Amino acid sequence: MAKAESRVERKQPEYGSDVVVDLMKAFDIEYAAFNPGATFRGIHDSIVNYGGNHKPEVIFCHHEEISVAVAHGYAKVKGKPMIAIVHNMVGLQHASMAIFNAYIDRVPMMVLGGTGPMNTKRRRPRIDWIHTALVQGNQVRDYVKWDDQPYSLADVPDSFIRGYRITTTDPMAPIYINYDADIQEDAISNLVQVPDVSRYAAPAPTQANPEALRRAAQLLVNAQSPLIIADTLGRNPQTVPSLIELAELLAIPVVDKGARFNFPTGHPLDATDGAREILAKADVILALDVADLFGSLTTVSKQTRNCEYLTSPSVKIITISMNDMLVHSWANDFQALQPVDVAMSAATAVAVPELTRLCRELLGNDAKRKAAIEARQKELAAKHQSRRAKWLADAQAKGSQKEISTAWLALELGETIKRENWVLVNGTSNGWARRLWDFTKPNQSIGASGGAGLGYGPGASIGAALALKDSGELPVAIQSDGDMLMTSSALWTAAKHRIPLLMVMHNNQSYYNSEEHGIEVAKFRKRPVENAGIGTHVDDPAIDFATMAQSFGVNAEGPVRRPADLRPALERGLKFVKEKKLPYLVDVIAEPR
Ligand SMILES: Cc1ncc(C[n+]2csc(CCOP(=O)(O)OP(=O)(O)O)c2C)c(N)n1
Ligand SMILES: [Mg+2]
Repeated sequence: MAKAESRVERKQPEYGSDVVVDLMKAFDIEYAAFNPGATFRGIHDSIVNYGGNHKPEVIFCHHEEISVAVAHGYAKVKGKPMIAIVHNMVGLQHASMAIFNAYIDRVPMMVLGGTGPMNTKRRRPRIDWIHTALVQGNQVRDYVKWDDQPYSLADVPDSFIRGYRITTTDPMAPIYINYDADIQEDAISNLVQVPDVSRYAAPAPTQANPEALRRAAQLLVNAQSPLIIADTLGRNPQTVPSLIELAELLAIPVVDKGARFNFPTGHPLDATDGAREILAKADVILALDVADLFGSLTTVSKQTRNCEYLTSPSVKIITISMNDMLVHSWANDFQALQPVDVAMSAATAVAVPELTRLCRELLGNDAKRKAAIEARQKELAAKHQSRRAKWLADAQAKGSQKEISTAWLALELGETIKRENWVLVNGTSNGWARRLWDFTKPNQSIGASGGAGLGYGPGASIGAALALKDSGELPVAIQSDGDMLMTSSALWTAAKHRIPLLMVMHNNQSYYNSEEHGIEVAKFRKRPVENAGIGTHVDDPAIDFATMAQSFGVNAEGPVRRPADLRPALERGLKFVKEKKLPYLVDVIAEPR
């Protein structure tokens, strides 16, 4: 916490690392998450003693994977980067999986580090040698958008400004800069100016090719059964109303793939979880910021990995995204190659409104078309309503069974928070949150890890909650047990920084995703499925997450096992978070899926 008495008047920078802090301030960076390390002791000192531990304020983490996950969650809520600082090679190695997650999830992030001294004559024996690399950035180069190691202090402003600009330019992804120990620690001999950074802003969003947009509009207006699939579109909050407008204009059902919040769950055109039938009859599909298009159109066998299209071979496909602008060769995150009829590289933030305008123009006053659109709207709305009514009834029925189901967990949590201004910062309770809750506004859910690297949840929830602090919004996380075990010390960070967060464990006492694979493999091979628990079940001894959280200074309760006990526990948690503005964990033992 920034304490007034610890603030110092800002003076002229005296050391190289003071200039780095000046740059952080110039970009209004709010937080720097880190675990300490001698390679960036200069920057550490400058943050607390030169910068006054304010913009940025230190967020103290016990693992670099957590520091980066905090920055990941923060970026998704705020839409702008914070800083994670990682100790030379070893900190960077710890951080690397989390950087990979952030890279796949296309979030802006400044990862900084220290190295060297590159000047061998100034190195301490042993440690400075084993912790210096040529070139340190190589370690993460395949999954950052850019990395740099400025040669001298004079290069530091340009490097930082370039890094900020690159990470905030669509497609956004983390950048990595590391600073030589000498550059950080040497006294400044020549004054280094930090320029007016407003003139280095990311370029204005890219508009789509006009001809391609027109072709897309024609296809959509003439379609009998159009469909929209959206994935990271909602990273720009203002694009969500544009998507709603387009969907409503032509009565197009929308499937929200959920990497960000894209479409309100209560909207009659929301077709998420009801897509199979719609995919099968779709004649035109508009994919907006969808990274894995092939995966969105197909179904895959859990046993054989065989994929089959759910769509008709004659379906026409339109894509708008910036995905083609960031393709590296190492990770195959470019996904399976998918034929497309109209492909556009553009920012959906500007392309969707323009596409809507063109569709409106083409539609004109065509009464026949308008009647068909109205009929489609009615049919989709009825189906949407009946799907949601069925989900609610299914979830309610789970209240009478012995164990807590994922549907019941989502139902009771949704009921507990429904009068709050909540944001779901992690987890889905096996998709039930979206089926049962009223997600109405952009950023009300922020999706998952991106790279599917476990250990994301605790740090990312904290980062998101940090971004929501003092906003009046209530961060709620549904946290799986295996993911928590990887980075559980993040709980201390939540307690230390007094971060309000309601964390509800979906504790299935298993790395169930892996157990499920074990079951499928055994079934396919006709071997005993009972053994799928070996190496996956987290029992004997079971982990007491409430006690664990308490040991880190987080108030907690549980394990809750019976459906009837769940709501009172959640209510207590909510009351605590609201009143004390602190984190609270409720450990819930629930069915695996
Ligand atoms: C770093 C890392 N290690 C291993 C895996 C493989 N893996 C994917 S899901 C999963 C199980 C996750 O367990 P949990 O978080 O409890 O969620 P559950 O599947 O039980 O709901 C594992 C081990 C991974 N994705 N990332
Ligand atoms: Mg689990």
